[in-house]
Amino acid sequence: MIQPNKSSLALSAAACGLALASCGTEAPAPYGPLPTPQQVEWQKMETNMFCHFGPNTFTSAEWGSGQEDADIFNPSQMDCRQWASIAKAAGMKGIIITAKHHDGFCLWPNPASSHTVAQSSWMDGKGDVLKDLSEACREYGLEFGVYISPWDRNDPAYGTDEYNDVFRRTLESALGSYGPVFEQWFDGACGEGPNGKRQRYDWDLYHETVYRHQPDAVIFSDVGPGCRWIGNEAGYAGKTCWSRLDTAGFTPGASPSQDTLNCGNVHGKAWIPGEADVSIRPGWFYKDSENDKVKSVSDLLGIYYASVGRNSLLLLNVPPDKRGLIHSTDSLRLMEFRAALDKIFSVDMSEGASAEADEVRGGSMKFAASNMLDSGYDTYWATDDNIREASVIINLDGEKTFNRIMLQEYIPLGQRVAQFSVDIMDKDGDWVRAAEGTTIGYKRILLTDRLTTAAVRVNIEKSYACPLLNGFGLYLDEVMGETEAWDDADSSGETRDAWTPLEIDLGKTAEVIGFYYQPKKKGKDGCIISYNLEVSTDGKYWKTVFSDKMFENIVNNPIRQEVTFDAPLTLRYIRLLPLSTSENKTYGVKSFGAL
Ligand code: FUL
Repeated sequence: MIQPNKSSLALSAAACGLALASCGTEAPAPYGPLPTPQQVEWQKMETNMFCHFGPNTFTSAEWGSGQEDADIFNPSQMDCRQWASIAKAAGMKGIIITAKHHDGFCLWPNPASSHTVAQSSWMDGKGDVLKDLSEACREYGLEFGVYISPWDRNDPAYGTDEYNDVFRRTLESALGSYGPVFEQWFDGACGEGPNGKRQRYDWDLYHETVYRHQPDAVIFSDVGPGCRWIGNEAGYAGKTCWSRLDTAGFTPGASPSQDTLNCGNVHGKAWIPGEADVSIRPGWFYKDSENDKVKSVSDLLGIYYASVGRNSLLLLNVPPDKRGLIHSTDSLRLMEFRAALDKIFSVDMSEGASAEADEVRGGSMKFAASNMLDSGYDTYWATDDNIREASVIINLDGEKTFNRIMLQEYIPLGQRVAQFSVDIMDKDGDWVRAAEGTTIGYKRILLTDRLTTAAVRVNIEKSYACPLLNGFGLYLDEVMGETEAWDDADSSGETRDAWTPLEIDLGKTAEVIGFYYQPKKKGKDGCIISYNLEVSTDGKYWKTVFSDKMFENIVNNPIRQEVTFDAPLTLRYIRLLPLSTSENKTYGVKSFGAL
């Protein structure tokens, strides 16, 4: 694109006579790496539903071993239309299904595998979840996406070169048979297969295969290329969140630090926006025992602000149950969440306002600040190329009360703003600081105390190129309250030196069915990953119940893990001996006890 120079702009403005005459100026040049049109459309989806479903639904595991009998998968009232109708009513734009999780079981009759629905007795081996769900998505106007795990704890070829070809054929089968796929979700996990070997993933082959069948798909992984993991499984992006990332030297599973994923790289070379995945329940798969632990509306709103409100997509997991239906507690909660979002965002306190900027590109109406207030996505306020600091005053239609401030940058031309603030006018006509932020990106929602004012000023204080803002809104959230505490969640618990055992004395012998361990929710202490578990009745003679057992997915999702014994045991003491921890020197304990 040809960049107009300053003098030609001045000349053209002079030729027009009036500063706000309709003579246009050139659109600003793009800045930095840019999103593809598919990535822009993807970002506009804002919220999608994740469905973790498979053998784990029936065994209550988080990571199946791959040795489960295919017959275990037998939903009694399977109905993907129910999932789609709930996702639609909740305002989600698409559904991503775990077509194959780490246990290797395929929810469609994959000819490249012998561990699929076709080998199960569900519908006499004639069922196909991908077919049912893709059709249901089409019926309800939703996009359809697939999670296909390269880690496979069942396939005998896993750990050999041959497996890369098996996986290629798996991708071809899933991506070539069910219509358009908007997102391909690649988990970076690379554990051991059935023969104890790990696989060297051929990512180039996998990506090339995805694009051959689904050229418009956005590929998710720790490092993209389409979108990136946000660095936690709790659903929050960094308050600073760049859509740019440096990926040189990294691969999915061997990714930049979780902080980097959370915040992106300010001058990153690739456009790889964040996607925040989180489950509506503590675990990713359905468990009866978690029916009373479904997240509250306040939790979900906190997650929404910390994901969509911080330049990320929200991928909210709602796992279908053993019937093959979304449980009524979850669907009810989703409807309450939707109702809360509608209540908050259906009334924009900036409705009827006017906007005036101290800097407008070429003095042209085409780039006027009023573009921030209209509903058009592609119209935006812009300044001249050399202007990186500027303010917009928004005069409201009378005095208004709000506690959420929403801003949007026009990302098709890149992400630019690195620092901004918002002031409100007080009763004496003075500007008072109401909020500050760093990045804006596709969307930024700031949480403030309840503010009442007739005028708001947005100050762009640092921008890497002329700022381009296309959206603004003021809202009142009376559901969640005033805090922005979602990612500052609880870090309580104990820090212990790695390798020191955890022990409990019940005081007297009792019948125990298992134990639980929960690491600290936050903090740098890490957690126990694998362990031996011993029990005793007298504290002298110990019996080993588990040796070299692993807490599944505990690093990324540090929730309370309950482990049951094969049969109840009579005991007084339980000792957990860490074998490996996520940090070298310490591990955290929020709770440890008997079940
Ligand atoms: C993780 C997996 O290991 C979990 O089981 C879950 O699927 C989550 C969404 O991604 O990396």
